[in-house]
Amino acid sequence: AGETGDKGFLSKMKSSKRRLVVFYGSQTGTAEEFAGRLAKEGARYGLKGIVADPEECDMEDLTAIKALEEDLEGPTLAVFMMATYGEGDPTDNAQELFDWLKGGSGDVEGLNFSVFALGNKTYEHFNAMGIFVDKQLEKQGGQRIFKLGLGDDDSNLEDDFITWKEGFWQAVCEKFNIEASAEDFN
Ligand code: FMN
Repeated sequence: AGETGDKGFLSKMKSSKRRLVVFYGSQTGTAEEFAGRLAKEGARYGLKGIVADPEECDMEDLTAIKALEEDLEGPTLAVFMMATYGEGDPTDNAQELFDWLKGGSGDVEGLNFSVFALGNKTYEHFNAMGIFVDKQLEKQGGQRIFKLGLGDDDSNLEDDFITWKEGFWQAVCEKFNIEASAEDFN
C-alpha cells in the first residue's frame, strides 16, 4: 500500500497490455523467483505476465482485474505464489493480503486465479497461507483455473513447482483456448 495509482499493478497491466499478474508472498526469495519465472514463461502462451509484491499493492485493486478484460481483449489471470512461516503465518510482504482476504469484504467475482503454495511438511501448519488464499479467493467469487499446488521444501520444491506449472499451463491453454504453439503470440 501507499503506492500511487500509476505504480499499481492494474495500470501496469493496462499500459503493458499484460493479462497475467503473479503475486508473491516471500521471505527469502523463493516464491519471488518462482513468480518471475512463471510471469516470463507466459510469453510462450501470449500471456507474458507482470510480477507484483502485494506489499506495494492496493488490495482493493484485486476486485478490478476482471474489468480489464475488455480493454486488454482477452481473459485476465492472477496467480499467487505464497510461502508460509511461523504458526502458519503469511510472509511480512503478504500480511496485508492475508488481512484483506480474512476481512472477507473484497468481492473478486469472476477473477481467474491459481495458487502455488511454498512450505515444508515438517512444520505443523504445512502450506497454511497458500491453502488459505486458495480457499478464500474462491469463497469471494474467484474462479480457480488450476488446483492449488502444495510445494514441499522438505523434499523437492523445484520439482513440485515444475510439475504444478506444467499442469497449470495446460489448464490455462484449455480454459482460455490458447494454441500450444505459442511463437505467434510473443
Ligand atoms: N512451511 C510451512 O509449510 N509451514 C510453516 O509454518 C513454515 N514455517 C517456516 C518457518 C521458518 C523459520 C522457515 C525458515 C521456513 C518455514 N516454512 C514453513 C518453510 C518455507 O515456507 C519454505 O521454505 C518456502 O519455500 C520459503 O519461501 P521463500 O523463500 O519465498 O520465503
